[in-house]
Amino acid sequence: MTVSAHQDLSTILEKGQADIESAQTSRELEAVRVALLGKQGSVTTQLKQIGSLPAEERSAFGAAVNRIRSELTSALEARGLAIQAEEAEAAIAAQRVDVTLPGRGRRTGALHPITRTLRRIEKIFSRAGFDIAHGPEIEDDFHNFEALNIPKNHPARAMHDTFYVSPSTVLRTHTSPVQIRYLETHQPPLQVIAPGRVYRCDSDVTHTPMFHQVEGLAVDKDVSFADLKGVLIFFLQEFFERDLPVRFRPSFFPFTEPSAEVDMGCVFCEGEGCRICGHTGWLEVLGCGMVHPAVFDQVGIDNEAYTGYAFGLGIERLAMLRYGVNDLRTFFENEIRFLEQFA
Ligand code: 2U9
Repeated sequence: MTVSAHQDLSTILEKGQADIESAQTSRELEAVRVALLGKQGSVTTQLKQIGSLPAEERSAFGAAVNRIRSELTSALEARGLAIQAEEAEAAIAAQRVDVTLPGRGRRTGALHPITRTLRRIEKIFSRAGFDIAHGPEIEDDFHNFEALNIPKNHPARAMHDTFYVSPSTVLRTHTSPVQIRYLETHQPPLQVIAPGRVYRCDSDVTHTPMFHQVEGLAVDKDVSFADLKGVLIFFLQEFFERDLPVRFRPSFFPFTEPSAEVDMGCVFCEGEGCRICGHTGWLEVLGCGMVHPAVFDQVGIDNEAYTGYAFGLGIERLAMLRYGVNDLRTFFENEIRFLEQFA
C-alpha cells in the first residue's frame, strides 16, 4: 500500500469520526453515514478503487479499508444510540405535565338575587305552615279581576296597567288569580302562598313591565287581623334577621276589607331618617287585609262561617332592601359584574 493511499484512509477515518461525534440529531448522523458509507460515500469510493490497484497491493488495501469501514460503522452505531436516548429524553421532557402548577380558576355560577330572595321567602312561609301554589301567567278576566271584586269599569283596572292578550285574556297583573284557583280546588282551613311573575304596562326608574310577587292567603273559622299581624311580623323578623318596629297603616284594595299597608323601621338608618326612607324612618314593605266577603262569594265559600287574611309583597323591593341595591333595573340587565356580587 502506498504512503498516500494510507494517508487518504487515515484522513477519511479521522474526519469521519469527528463528523460522527459532532452530529446532534438522527438526521445529521444519517447524512454523515451517507457521506461515508453510502453509494458515493468516501469509504465506498475507496473500496471501488481496489480493482484498479496492482494485484500485490489489493489485499492489504482492502483489509485497511474494511477496518476503517468497520470502525466507522461501530462509531455510527454508538453515536446513533446516544442520540436516540437524548431525543427520547427530550420528547419525554416536552410532554411532562407540571403537576405543581396552580390550576386555572373556574368561574362558578350562582343563583340570581331574585331567585335567592324568592327561595328565602318560600322557606320562611313553609316553616309557618303555608303551602306553595303556582298558576298560569296568561289569565282570564274572571280569575285576574272579576273574582277579586274588581268588576268591569272599576277604576282599579286602570290602576293595574294591564297587558291585554285579548279583550277577555290578560297577562296576570298579580298572583291573586292563583289563590282564586286554589280556593276553587281546596276546602278551608288553608294557608297558601303564590309566588311568581306578574306584568304591568309600566316602565320607569321604580317600575319594570315584569316583576315578581309573593301573595299569601289563610282561610279558616275565626281567622283574625291579629293572626295576620302575627304572621307578617314573624316573616319580617325572619327575612331581615332583625327586630325592627312594624306599623300597619289603613289603605284600600278591592279584594280586602279592612286593608292596610305595612311599614317597617328603615333597615339602613334604623329609624333615624335617611335618603332611602325619605327621612321618615319607615319603609313600606307589604300590603295586606282581611279577604273581602265578595271574594268568598265568587268562589262559593260561606262568608258567614269563614274569614281569611291576605297579603302581597314585591320580591324586587325586598331584594333591594336586603342587598342594598338602589336601582330596580339592575336585576334585569344581567350585567355579570352586578350578578357576581351575589355568588
Ligand atoms: C285573594 C284575596 C285577597 C292579596 C293582597 C296586597 C294586599 C298588596 C301589593 C304589594 C306590592 C302588590 O307587588 S305589589 O305591588 N299587594 O298590597 N295583595 S292584599 O289579596 C288577596 C289575594 C287573593 C283570594
